[in-house]
Amino acid sequence: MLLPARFYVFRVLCLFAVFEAVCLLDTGMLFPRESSSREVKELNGRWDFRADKSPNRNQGFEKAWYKSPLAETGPVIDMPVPASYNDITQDPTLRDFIGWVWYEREVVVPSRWIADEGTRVVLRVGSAHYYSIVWVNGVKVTEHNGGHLPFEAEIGSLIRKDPTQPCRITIAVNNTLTLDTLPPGNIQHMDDHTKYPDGFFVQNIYFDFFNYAGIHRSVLLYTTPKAYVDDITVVTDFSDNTGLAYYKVSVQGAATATLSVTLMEKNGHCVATSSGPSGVLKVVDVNLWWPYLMHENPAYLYSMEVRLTATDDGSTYEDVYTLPVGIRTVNVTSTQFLINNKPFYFHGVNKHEDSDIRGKGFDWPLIVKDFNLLKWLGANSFRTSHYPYAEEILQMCDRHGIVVIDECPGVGIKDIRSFGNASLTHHLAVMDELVLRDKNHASVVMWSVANEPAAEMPPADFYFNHSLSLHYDMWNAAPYVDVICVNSYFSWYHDPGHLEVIPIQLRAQFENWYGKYQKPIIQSEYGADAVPGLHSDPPLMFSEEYQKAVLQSYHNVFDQKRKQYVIGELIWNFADFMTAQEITRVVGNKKGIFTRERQPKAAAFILKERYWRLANETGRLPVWTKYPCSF
Ligand code: GCB
Repeated sequence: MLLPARFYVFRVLCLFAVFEAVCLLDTGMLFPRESSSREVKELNGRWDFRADKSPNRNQGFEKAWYKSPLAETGPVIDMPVPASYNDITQDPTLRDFIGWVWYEREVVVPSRWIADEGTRVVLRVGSAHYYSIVWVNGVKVTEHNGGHLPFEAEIGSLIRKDPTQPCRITIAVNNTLTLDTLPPGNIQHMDDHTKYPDGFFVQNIYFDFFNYAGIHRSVLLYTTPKAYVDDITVVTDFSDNTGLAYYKVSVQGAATATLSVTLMEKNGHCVATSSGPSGVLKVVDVNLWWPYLMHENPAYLYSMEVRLTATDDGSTYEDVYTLPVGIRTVNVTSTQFLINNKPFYFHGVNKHEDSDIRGKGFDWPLIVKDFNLLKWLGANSFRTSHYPYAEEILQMCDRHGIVVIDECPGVGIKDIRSFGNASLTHHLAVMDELVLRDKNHASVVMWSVANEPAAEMPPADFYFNHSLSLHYDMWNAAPYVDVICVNSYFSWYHDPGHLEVIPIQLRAQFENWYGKYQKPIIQSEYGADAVPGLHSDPPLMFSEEYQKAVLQSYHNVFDQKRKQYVIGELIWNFADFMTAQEITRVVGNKKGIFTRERQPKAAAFILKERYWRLANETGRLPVWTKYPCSF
């Protein structure tokens, strides 16, 4: 495949990582989309559920709960999918449960899927936290290690064995974190019977969000023909007015296949065609993909239709997969972040997948509300702190021009025992899965490998190979990344209550980092807790006024440094979110500028005023966004 010269000197490791991921993982992970050759059946809704509360949490395996309907091996309760199970019932032991939980439901599989041997039937779980094992009709079909990424199993041959049987899907999920999981954790047993009841144990974690668990994203069945498009990789560029989409398609299920590739603009007109497993699509008078508030026509997406025809054993198969493609470039200099060769300033937020009742469960109303709030705020970007978010969220970012720093779940890596080979291998595997899943999103401009790992540890190899941005005092890793992301909480965790330290300490922070590494810097976290409705003048900690004052003080310094090498500011956090119960947390972390119910605190208005001002200064606003109050 012909690649442009700049491809080889790209400092943004996302592209580098793309091709590595394709080599390491032997199958693709394309988002399931309907087409003339593919059908999708969602299995969301009510599932049967039981937590294995036996002392060793192993009864489900000892009694082989997967072999017969779950309701026949003991009591079951209703559990919605997708959702975390923790906040669904009134049972405190389920809220804080650690160990295996069991989900089950029966599915009616369309008879034509079963009758047609040329149809692959794939079971896909969008994500389940943390370790999952899946059975179909009592037969194990797959297992997956990791809480935030999808996994699949082909189940066609299994459901064809006895077409009269209903298809019973059992998924066991375990939320136990170990020193080698991402994020890590460990179980501590308390054996002192003068203080603790029999069998008492806790799960220690070193990250600041509740370890919600369960099946968090959609469970689906989808079909493809026996010969099918397995993966697509697109890397884009442009020269003058011509857009370039370099593509690579991998095929499974046939030794040879004919491929035709068509790029269509929004109105469906074809703008470029190609054939073969790799090539380049050239688009004359290209509409580039621009971030929200940077251009009057942001987030332009083409549709790339890949059409496969293959003959195998005398049968002919046709498969069609359509991928949205945004044509844009990303480059980093020592002082700037460039999108389409124009300086881009990140004015955005850090988020969490978090809401009441659902926990980390996927929820369309919440997602659409959050995008409306982002646009109201004038935010042009967010970081997927501290794990990969649902693919549908990234699709929304592509559609709306919200730029993404895509973070892996490497958060809370604090224990020296988490710096061994087992952790490294898992971290690399998670990065590969992440890049494989998200490589084609125009909105994803950066990979974040870890958040605040223990700074005093010697650097491990994975920083060298995969990192693009790291957070906090990572002096050791900074030489190997393209952008330095710094989290700091002056006047909160340091010198609490002393707003007057912010200008001096923040200026020193930037000058030290830039002085040492000459790399662009993003303030990737800053903020203060504010209990909504708590007021105080003069501003005292935890009041809405104090949160506002912290922000304003940071902003003054950003305004000086953004003229030099500071390329962005991401508030911590978009909304209040649940954490473990701790003496420093009042039913969760309150650093949101919105409450957990998505109502604005006073700080949201400060930020809104600022972000729209920044957008007016640095971007070219579409006419309909000139009046932000119309949202
Ligand atoms: C941080 C962490 C984030 C916490 C935040 C806080 O540095 O990256 O996960 O929630 O501070 O509020 O303490």
